[in-house]
Amino acid sequence: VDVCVIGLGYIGLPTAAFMASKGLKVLGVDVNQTYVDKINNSEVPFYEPGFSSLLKDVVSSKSLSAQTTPIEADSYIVAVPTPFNDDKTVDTSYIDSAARSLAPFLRPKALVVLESTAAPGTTEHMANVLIDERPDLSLDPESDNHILIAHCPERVLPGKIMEEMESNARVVGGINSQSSRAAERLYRSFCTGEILVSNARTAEMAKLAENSFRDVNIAFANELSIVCESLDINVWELISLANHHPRVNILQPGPGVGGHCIAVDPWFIVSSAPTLTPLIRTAREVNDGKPNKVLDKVKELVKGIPSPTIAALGIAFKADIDDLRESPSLSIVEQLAQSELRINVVEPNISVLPSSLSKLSNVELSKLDDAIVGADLVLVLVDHTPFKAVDHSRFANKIVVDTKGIWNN
Ligand code: SAJ
Repeated sequence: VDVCVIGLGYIGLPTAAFMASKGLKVLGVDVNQTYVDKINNSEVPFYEPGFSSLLKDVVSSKSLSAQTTPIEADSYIVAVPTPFNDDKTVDTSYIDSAARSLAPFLRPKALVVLESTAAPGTTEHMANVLIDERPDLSLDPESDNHILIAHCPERVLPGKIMEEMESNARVVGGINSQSSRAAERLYRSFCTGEILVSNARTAEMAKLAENSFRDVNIAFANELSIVCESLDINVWELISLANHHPRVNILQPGPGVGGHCIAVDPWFIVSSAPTLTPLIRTAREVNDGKPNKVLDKVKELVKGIPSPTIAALGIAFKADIDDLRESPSLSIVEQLAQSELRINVVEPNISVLPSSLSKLSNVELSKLDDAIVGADLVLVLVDHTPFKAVDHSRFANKIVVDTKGIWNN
């Protein structure tokens, strides 16, 4: 095959399918057999707009197939999870085992690209794992037996993966210039966006810097929302006014920052340079502290109401997706559910509640109208499109906590 993609999650699978749709012969590899079977049946394991038909096309044309073990390929893309350890350093165990699984199949001059987000130095670490497994190969580009290693961080936005996969600019950085050039050629063959060539460490740091930039800016918005609340100022109006300044663009506050990227990646910078990163660390702490502020407010507001019922609108980590990973909204609902409150959860993008909620007798998955009609307090946690369309003047008699400001304008 042309490319073997190791790890068929939220990034690896769309990348594999996308490359296959651009004429490359692709093998997807994942340790999870059930997942592999699903993919070979063209079943999309998660919701992403526009992805289902692309997967059907490339599986039926046999441009993409999946199995649990790698094979020989010109190029490999490693797109496995990089969670953090308890001390917030990057956990490379998935990268290490992906590298060990593909090492036996490596031919001289093969290219291995790490797409998983990782701390500076991780691509070099992966290269060393490969050479430990295959001492007959070399990282020296002058050797006949050399292999090529690069980092190319993924930058697609969940919810917009199909458009961004094709048109986003990509940063590629090799452990040497030959590796950079090989990676550049690969990505040029299926991306229409600019391919920006650097070295591995800079490419790693670029990705972390992008997500930290967003985290710091969301923290600024979240801190403003807390300040405004205490000063009785409408933060949404405030931000809209300030954003009329030609050089100001404040992001939107919310119930906290979720997902597996923005809430994680800044820690990789902090753990790489702990004494040099007070701003990045504080931004993380501000965003992680936001769910508690929402909880305190809701508990305060329902204090006098006997057996209160709450309509919780949204548990996904952001609008118009079904992804619950690191979701601040889910964690707020889980914590509220520990009290005597009745909670009707509305989440249009899922059909069953996660087990942390479904096992509780005071929590139910409801339809939007039913939940609102029966509620004492309406708690907006996600700005899903159907929520924005609700005529909220209908329930003027209810207490509303709108963490996303969807009914403000
Ligand atoms: N959020 C706010 N206020 C805002 C914007 C976002 O509270 O103004 C919250 C969201 O509700 C969500 C979290 O931040 O809980 C993250 O959402 P997001 O849409 O900012 O980002 P992700 O995590 O879906 O995707 C990010 C993107 N990175 C950047 O925009 C710099 C994406 O391009 C990356 O590929 C992705 O991380 C990744 O995989 O690293």
